[in-house]
Amino acid sequence: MLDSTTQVAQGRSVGAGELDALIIGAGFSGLYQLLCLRDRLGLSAQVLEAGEGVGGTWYWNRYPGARCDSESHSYAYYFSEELLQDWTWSERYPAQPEILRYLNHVADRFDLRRDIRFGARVTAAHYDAAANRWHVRTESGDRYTAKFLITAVGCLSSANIPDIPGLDGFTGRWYHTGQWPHEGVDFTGKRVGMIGTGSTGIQAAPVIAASAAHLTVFQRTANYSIPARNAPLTEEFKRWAKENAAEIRRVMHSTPNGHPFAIADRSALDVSPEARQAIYEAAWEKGGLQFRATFRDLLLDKTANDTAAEFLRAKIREIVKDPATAAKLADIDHPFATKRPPIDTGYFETYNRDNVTLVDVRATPIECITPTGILTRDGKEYPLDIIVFATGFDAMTGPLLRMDIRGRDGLSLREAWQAGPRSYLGLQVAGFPNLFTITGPGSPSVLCNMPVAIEQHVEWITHCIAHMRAHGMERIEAQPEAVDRWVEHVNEAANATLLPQAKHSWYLGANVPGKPRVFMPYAGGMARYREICANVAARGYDGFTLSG
Ligand code: N01
Repeated sequence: MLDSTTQVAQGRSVGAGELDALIIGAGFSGLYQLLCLRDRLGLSAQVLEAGEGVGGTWYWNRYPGARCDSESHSYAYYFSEELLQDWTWSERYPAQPEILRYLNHVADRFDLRRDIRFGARVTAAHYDAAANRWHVRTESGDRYTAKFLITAVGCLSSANIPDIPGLDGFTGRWYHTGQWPHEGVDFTGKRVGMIGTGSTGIQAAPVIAASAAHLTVFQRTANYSIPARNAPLTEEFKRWAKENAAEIRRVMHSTPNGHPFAIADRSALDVSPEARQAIYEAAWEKGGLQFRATFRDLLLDKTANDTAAEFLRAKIREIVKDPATAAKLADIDHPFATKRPPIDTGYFETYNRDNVTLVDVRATPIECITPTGILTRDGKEYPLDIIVFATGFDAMTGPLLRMDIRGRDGLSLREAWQAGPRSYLGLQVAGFPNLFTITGPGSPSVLCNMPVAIEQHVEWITHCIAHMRAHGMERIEAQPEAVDRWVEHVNEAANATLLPQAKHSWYLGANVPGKPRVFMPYAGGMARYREICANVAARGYDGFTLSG
């Protein structure tokens, strides 16, 4: 953990030119990385950000109902005691506008904006081995040169818009939830079709249904969801969270998912069916991702998982009044939590509204988009004014591969990752010296409460660069054998869980046609990963080659 007393304004602000470090992205990761390199190490550092403001995910995802599924007191930076004390969250789960305000507050508080170039989408980054420099180009043609290149591009920032024939000819309006218009969308009196029932679709459906004339949800894979039970935070809780910040951080650092609650140390199969039911009922009433923490083996043992899955299916059948709709919603084909489990506010209840229809597009796939709606294979056309694509992202690798990144000898990242991402610790790729990938594939990232994963990566990278400077080292590169060993370990960690059983999960890249099926995040747990990274550093950056 770095010293939390940040000395603002000590670093150098520079324009385009040669930098010590260039950071791509001004979300949670990029902001903190800038602060660490500029103000703690005194480097010349700059952020290039495609958007016109800070926030990353929370800048782009402005869709109706957008809200975080980590509890607000844990969805925050913990590096600065002062920051923890001067920011107060208002709700149990923060909504997108509040998180965006928080990140703007951080940018202002630490005077970060002067070193961020907005509207600067990076298109290419090429490594020059002779000079040991990265040459970076933006869409508008600006060029930058830096010794270190750090991607802070997020895991879910490359929108997946399915290639459905006819979209070009659609005469209504269409939107992807991850590229939502800043001025919002007025659904009043409109016939809306929404494709996708992941975390996003599940959050958006109730809000859209409340104002649309009609909402038709096109579901390909039925999904579990647990009520968020969102509510304003009490004054007592707000005080408690501030007074107990150190303890909350300790718990977050000790759990596999970086959340501020521990996983119960009992098996779902070691309690009686009545006791199990009572535990699930209590967790359902409490709401949120803590449902997953009721038993230690829900993600390890299929029989244990079945007990949770059946409880949740029964809840769907209980809530949804029309039996045919309930059957489609409860026809879930994967174990609970093997796809990222959504939490919701009135999602299943939405199907009891007269103005909401569910279409099962696994039974009757979408044939095409017509000028006036969506046509399914059974010949039925759904007339629509607006189509909402809640179809997710080209996750984890997408944000990196859409840039032309080339390492030693012109090797492109796209070629290096042709058969799927290969990294050491999710932090570096062999053949790409001085390139660090914050929450890259092969790190816990999306399986963890993101700010916890981000702080660990940013601090590790900062320590690493500080170590290099202290020892007169100019270059660091992951060794191919270390990458091989790590990829093997990432696979073992995934295969020790039920996670790979959801064959259509974006964790596996399965949501994007043609993408290699590789389980991308590290499933061995954040606490264990933190220890592995610390040991690597303590052994003099074992598995990396450092040179002068
Ligand atoms: O995306 P998803 P998301 N035809 O990929 C369907 C985070 N997040 O934006 O499952 C028809 O999960 C697809 O169907 P299938 C969180 O990590 C967090 O919802 O591939 N359907 C699926 O139903 C989350 O996991 C929060 O068969 C198509 C849906 O679209 C991640 O972001 C909130 C289709 C996509 O679901 C991504 O969530 C929101 C097609 N051609 C997001 N293509 C919170 O913090 C795709 N689908 C609460």
